[in-house]
Amino acid sequence: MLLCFRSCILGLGCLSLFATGVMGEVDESTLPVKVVPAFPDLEWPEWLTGVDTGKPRDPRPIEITGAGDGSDRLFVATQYGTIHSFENNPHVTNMSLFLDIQERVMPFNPNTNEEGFLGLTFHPRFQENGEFFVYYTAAPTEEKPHLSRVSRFRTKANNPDEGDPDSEEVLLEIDEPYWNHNGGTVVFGPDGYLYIVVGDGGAFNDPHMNGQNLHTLLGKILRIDVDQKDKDLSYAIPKDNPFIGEPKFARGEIWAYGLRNPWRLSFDRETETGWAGDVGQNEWEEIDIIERGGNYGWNLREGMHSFGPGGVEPNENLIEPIWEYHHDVGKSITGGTVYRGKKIPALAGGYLYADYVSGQLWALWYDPEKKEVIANRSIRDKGAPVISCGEDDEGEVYFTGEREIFTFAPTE
Ligand SMILES: [Ca+2]
Ligand SMILES: [Ca+2]
Repeated sequence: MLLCFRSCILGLGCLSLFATGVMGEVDESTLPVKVVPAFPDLEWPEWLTGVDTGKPRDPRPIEITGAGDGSDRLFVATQYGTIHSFENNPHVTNMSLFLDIQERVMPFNPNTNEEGFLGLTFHPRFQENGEFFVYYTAAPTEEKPHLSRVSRFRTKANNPDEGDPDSEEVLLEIDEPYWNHNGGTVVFGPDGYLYIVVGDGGAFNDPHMNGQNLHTLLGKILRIDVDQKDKDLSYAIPKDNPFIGEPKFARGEIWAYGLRNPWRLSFDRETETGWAGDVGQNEWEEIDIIERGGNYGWNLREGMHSFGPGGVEPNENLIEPIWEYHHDVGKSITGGTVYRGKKIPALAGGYLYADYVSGQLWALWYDPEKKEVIANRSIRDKGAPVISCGEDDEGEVYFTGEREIFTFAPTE
């Protein structure tokens, strides 16, 4: 979500290039699909939006997801640190408060807009165990001005429709050197393990080289087992993680590295492939297929290009993105998910993604055998900022703006 206007203001890299595919013909025609409000009558509580104080603020819905519990509810989390649930019905009007941990979360600051509550996911057996997992940057202390935290919560024993704020169990805390690049996705993979996306720490250029340093969790995708505990840990490290048993040079939690600030990781519910949108710095936004132990190049490469004084050409140790687009097109990728819903056949199998700054939305089709992008088709060429993307239990896809939740409909 880092906004990268500065490089363009400085004239460092605004070439007249368009998104480039790897090879072959790429269909870039516009899709017969439009963006529509998903729940036009749904109201945010006034205590959250501040209407009652006369100073309206956007709720910044940072995550939307089903719980996989058969209840057909949607859960929406705000960057302020609240989670709300509502009936998955286009005519729904009210949401219920599920959890409020605002006092534990870094207060939202529009000038440093990457901190706060950033991620929510439900345990694959949520219906039985009531467990859900969150990622937030913590309210500052003198000792820890910037801290990322991943925690487990449970629903209340006497009310499974409400999360219990007193149930927090901290799984992982990561010291953050700077306010930006905090990652924030928590998502269960098809293997039942929790994947955690951690940004490179922040500032510019990855000044501490965290992306390439396997001693730190910064600039990584982690994979942990939340159902077991290793000695001295609140979780277990799966035995088939790529760097387990190599404590001298790597943290066992690491699944993939060389990442800058992936803003959203998701797993295709059909093929089980992991997809990430990694936010670029000066010129290039990228889409990555995440593989076990993969090095995604940052800060040696940005997109499909050498980066900085230590930059390198493509080589067998680095995994290139499957797609990139230039900052003439957009400035901060919002990675989405592969569409496996039923309502919009035109989107079937396409990876839906957006740009936070330009508001453009696309669906991209990739041939994993040929390792080629086949199509990158636009749904909307500009609009309001797109913050996040999520699926309901049926695989229908929603995106969030700073206030609204939207979905898709055929144009004819
Ligand atoms: Ca940071
Ligand atoms: Ca990369």
